[in-house]
Amino acid sequence: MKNPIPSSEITPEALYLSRRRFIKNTITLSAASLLAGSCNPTQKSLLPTSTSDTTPQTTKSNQDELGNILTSYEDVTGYTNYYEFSGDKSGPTELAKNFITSPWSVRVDGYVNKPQSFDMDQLRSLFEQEERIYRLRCVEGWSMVIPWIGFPLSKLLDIVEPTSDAKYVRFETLLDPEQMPGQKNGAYPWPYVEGLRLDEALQGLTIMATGLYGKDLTPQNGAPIRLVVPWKYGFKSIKSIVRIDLVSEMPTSLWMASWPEAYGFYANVNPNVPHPRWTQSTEQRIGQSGRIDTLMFNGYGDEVADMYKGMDLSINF
Ligand SMILES: Nc1nc2c(c(=O)[nH]1)N[C@H]1C(S)=C(S)[C@@H](COP(=O)(O)O)O[C@H]1N2
Ligand SMILES: [Mo]
Repeated sequence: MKNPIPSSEITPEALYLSRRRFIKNTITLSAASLLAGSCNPTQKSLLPTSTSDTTPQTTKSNQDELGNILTSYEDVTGYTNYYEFSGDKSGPTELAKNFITSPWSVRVDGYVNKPQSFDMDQLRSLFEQEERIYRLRCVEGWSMVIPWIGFPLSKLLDIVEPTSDAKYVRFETLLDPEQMPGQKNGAYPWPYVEGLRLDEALQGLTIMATGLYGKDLTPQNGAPIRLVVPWKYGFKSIKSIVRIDLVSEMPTSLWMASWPEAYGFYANVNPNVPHPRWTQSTEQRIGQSGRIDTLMFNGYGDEVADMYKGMDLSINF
């Protein structure tokens, strides 16, 4: 694939762990800028006509609801962040090639009335697989537009029936250092963990993705099943999930544990709050030249801003 950004401009999240620096932020957000994002996400229902073709199925549209053209399949699958396999963008493609994704099951447990395990066949047949075209904004300053296939996380949570003690959802990636060489790197508290507040998890935009471009997920994109939370920085969208726990306390993510000054729990895309390493006001859309403005909540403010009313978004990294 073409290298869309000179590597000198992209510093992987990993390299900055040793250079912790806290930059105090005093920016406050006006109500107007909070509500600036406007959109009406395309949520078309579609079943891939085939998952075995080598050419990706064309999706219902070649653009998102704001008119952003889809990132090519080549770029979406060739330029990935998956630290369990590699710290560079093309590494996971080769290193995850033989990753075993079948059989696979996801345990849903914790504060629920009906804890249970689901295998991939169940997850694919219990829930209609829909296409969702979402922007993905990485905190490193690049972004893509990706046609995911998946289902709302809320449908899965409905089945297990969260109890009144459930306040947060904690997600965990497979722990298997034999298959995932990056997990032998002791710099991180493996396995990869992420979390959402329960209302965020139940928000209609939050999906469990099983595919993209009408095909099953590639290993490097998080096969066989991952989270996608489009209004948050990409690192929240945890890959290759084996456990989902409903918990009462805010989970500590891998990134929060590694570099707490730089990685908060919420991590809502916010052009006004720079990360200690990267400005967040603009982004490089992979496959395009130049930089474009980053939108508050990645352009999904109409749907999600209400959830953060009363919260100080200037410290909400
Ligand atoms: N388990 C796991 N999930 C992960 C990551 C990772 O390294 N391990 N990287 C995150 C980051 S930093 C981003 S930007 C997105 C990238 O998704 P993509 O590679 O499919 O574009 O996945 C996220 N999910
Ligand atoms: Mo990222």
